[in-house]
Amino acid sequence: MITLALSKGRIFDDSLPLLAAAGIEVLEDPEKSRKLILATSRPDVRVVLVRATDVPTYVQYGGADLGVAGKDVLLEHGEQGLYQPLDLKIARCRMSVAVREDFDYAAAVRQGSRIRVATKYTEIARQHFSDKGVHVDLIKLYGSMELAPLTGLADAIVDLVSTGSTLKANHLVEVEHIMDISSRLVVNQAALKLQREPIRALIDAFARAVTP
Ligand code: PRT
Ligand code: MG
Repeated sequence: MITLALSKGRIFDDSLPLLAAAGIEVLEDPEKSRKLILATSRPDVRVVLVRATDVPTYVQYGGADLGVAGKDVLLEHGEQGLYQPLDLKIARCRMSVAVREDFDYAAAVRQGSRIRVATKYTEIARQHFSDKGVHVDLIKLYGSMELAPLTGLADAIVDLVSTGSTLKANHLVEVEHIMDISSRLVVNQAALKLQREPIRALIDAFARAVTP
């Protein structure tokens, strides 16, 4: 049995065409069912539904043989012990620094002031500002980062942006593009050795279906 870990929402939705290309149809709709283990049209493949941030953990410890996770999640989790054979180019977005429209970010950086940055992505933010030589106090949040600059909790946020409409609705502007983000296929190293043929076949089928 091959177990594939996916998170509900955009990653699940964007993975369906790739699964279809590998001859796998998920037999239940996660939005309609409360089941966490979903059967597929292939008797040897099942899907487990986990939180997006838990996908690397499931795959690393063998709770799943493969999974799909955002590069953001992988960088925060740490990529040790995870084989990443493919950029699936799905759930694409970018990691950015954003501030209030009236905040002079360039001046703050130029003056070498300490900047308060609120984010869920503390590892990515720490690395980014350390590379730039900017002093930051990082404040860890678990959601609604956009609120932090509006309430005075922070000067800036590091968050994912796709259309930009969330920033716009909250009078925030992007001032730095940190990196492009997409989702990767991650594979448990031991599973790759033990079930080499079927897992290789899946990776190859996904690779052929990736839209450049
Ligand atoms: O939502 P939940 O708390 O359950 O978990 P999650 O946020 O970790 O999962 P999910 O499904 O929302 O995101 C899974 C993955 O999708 C992330 O790890 C990213 O790699 C990727 N992804 C792609 C995004 C976005 N686009 C995105 N726009 N993840 C989050 N967003 C959020 C962003 O944080 C911001 O709040 O959407 C908002 C901005 O969107 P725009 O379109 O207004 O710019
Ligand atoms: Mg989300």
